[in-house]
Amino acid sequence: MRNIFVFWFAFLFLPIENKAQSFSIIPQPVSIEQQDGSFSFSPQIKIVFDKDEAVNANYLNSYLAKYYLVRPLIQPNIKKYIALRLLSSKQKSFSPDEYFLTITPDSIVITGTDAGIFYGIQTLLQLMPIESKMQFDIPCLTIHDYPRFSWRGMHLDCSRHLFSVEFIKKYIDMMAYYKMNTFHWHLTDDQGWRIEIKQYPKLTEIGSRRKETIVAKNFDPYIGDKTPYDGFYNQEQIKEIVKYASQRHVNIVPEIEMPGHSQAAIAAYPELACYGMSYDVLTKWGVSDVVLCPTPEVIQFYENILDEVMALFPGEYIHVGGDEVPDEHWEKSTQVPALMKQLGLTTYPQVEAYFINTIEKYLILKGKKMIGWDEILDGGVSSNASIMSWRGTEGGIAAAKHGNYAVMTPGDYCYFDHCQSKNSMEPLCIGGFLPLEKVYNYEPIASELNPDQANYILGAQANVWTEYLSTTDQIEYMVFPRMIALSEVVWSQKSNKEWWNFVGRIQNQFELMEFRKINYRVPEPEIQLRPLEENKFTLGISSLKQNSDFYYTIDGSVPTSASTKYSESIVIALTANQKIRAIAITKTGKKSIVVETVNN
Ligand code: TNX
Repeated sequence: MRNIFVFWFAFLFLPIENKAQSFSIIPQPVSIEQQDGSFSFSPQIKIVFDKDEAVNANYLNSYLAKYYLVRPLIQPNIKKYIALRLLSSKQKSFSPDEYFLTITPDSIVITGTDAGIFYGIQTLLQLMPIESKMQFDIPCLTIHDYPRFSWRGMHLDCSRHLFSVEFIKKYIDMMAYYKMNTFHWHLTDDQGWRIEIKQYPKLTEIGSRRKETIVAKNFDPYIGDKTPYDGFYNQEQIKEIVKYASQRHVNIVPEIEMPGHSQAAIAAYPELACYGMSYDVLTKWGVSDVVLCPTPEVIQFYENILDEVMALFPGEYIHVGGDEVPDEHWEKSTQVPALMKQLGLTTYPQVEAYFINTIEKYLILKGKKMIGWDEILDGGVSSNASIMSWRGTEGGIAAAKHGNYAVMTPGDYCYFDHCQSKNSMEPLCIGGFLPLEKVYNYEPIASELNPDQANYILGAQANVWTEYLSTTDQIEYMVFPRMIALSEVVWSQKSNKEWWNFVGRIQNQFELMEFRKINYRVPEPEIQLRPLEENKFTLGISSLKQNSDFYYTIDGSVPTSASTKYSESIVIALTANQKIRAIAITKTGKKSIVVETVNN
C-alpha cells in the first residue's frame, strides 16, 4: 500500500510546466536554451540547403507536406526560411551525429554532419504541434546535441512472423523520430527463411513455408492452427528498405543465423545437417536440435549466402546469430567427431567457434565486421568480433574486458517481447516483466567496467521476438512506449535523465501516437485506496498518461465508458472482499487493460 501512495503523491506534484519539459523533446538533448520570441510557420515557408543536403531537405519538405499541409518552396535566401546548412568539417569539426539547432524569429538553422542535420530535423519536428495545422509558432531556442552511444538499436524478428515492407518502413520512421539508428533485422530462424538468395532458391521456396503454427502456448499436447504460413522479402524489396532506411540514417544489420536456429534452411537443403534425413520447417517455438553441420562444405554454402547478403546491405556489420546451439546432433554424427579429431578440438563450443571464426575471416576479407550473440564467446572468439549480450550483462562485460566491442541487449531490460505488466488481462506475451520505468532506468555501462573498458560498449538495443506477436498492432503495443524510453537510454547524457521528468515529456508522445494511429500500450490506471475507517476509503485513480478518462465499477463487472467516471478523489464504501475495477480510456477511445483492487 505504501508504494502506491508514494506513486500517487508523486503525480500530484509532477512539475510538468517547468521550462525544459514544456518542449517535450525525446530523447532529451544535451542542452537547450530558450530565447524570447518565436518563429512562425506558414505556407510561405522556404527551405534553403547546402547542395549535399538535398536528401534531408526533401525529407523535411515531404514531412511538412504530409502532416502540416505546409508545402515549402525549396530555394535560396528568402526572408522567412528554414535553412538546412551543412557546416563542412573545415569550419568546425562535428562528431558523427552532433547538431546545433538555432531558432530565431527570422530563421531556423540546423548545422552538423549529414546525420546530425537529420537529427536536428527530428528535434525540430518534435517542437511542432501534434495536429495538422498550416500556421503555428515554435519557440526561439538554441539546442546543442549529440548522442551518448553510437549503437541505438531496435531488432525485429521477421522469421517467426513476417511483416510487410510498408510496416518495416513505419518501424524505421518511428525509430528515426526518436534518433534510433540501427535496425537489426532477424531474417532467418527455425520457423522460416525470409530473404531471397538467388543461388539457393529452395531457401525461400521451401524454407519460407511452414505447414502451420502452434496455437498460443499449446506445446504439450501440441495444437497447431492448421493454417500454412509463408512469405519472404525478395531482393528488390530489401534494396527498397535499405534505401529508405539510409535516407533516415538508419543502418540495417541483417542477421543470418548459424549454426543453430537453422532448421528452415535445413528443411530446404537437408545436406546442411549431419544427422537425420529430412526435416520440416519448425511449427512450434523453442530451441531446435536440428543444427548446421560444421563442415567445410556447409561453411562454403553459408559464405555463398553471405556474398548475396553483403551485396544487399551496405552497412559494416553482419550478424551471424550463434545463439542456442544444441550439440546432440553433432555428437551423434560421424562428421563432427572426425572433424574434432582432425582439428584437435575437445569441446562443442570450440566446434561452434571453429564455424563462427571461419565465417568471420571471410567477412573480414570482404571488408565487413561480424557480430553475434554472446554464445560466440564460449569457445574462444577473435579480437575483431563484436558481441550482443543477451543472456544478461555478463557477455557484454566479458567482451569489453577482453577488448571486444559489445552491444547490450540483456533480457531483463531490453526484451520487448516480455510482458509489460503482471496483470492477467495483459495480452499474450512470452513471459518476463519489463515495465516502462525499468527500460528507462537501464544503464548500459555496467559498474564492473573501468572507463577504458566502457569504451567497448557500443550502445544498447531492444529485441522484439515475435513468437507470440503475429500482427503489426501487437508489435506496436510491445514497442510503444518502451522504445521511447530506450531512446533516452542510448542518446541522452546520464545527467540529463530523470524518470519523472521523462513522464512529463512523454505526454506529448502519447498524444502523437494517438493522432498517428500507433497502437501504443495505454498505461493502465493505478487504483489507490486510502483507508479512512472500516470499509471506507478515499479512492484515487491516476496513471502515467494524463488526459485519459478513468471509469470504474464496484460490482465486479468490466468497466466501460458507460461505467462511473472518476473525476476527483472521493470517499467510497467497500464491503470485505469487494472489488473495485478500473480502466483508462483515451480521447480517441483507446483502452488500457482493466486493473482491480480488492478490499481485504
Ligand atoms: C532467445 S535472444 C532467443 C530467440 C527467442 C527469444 C525469445 C536469442 C539470441 N535467442 O530465439 O526468440 O529467446 O525471447
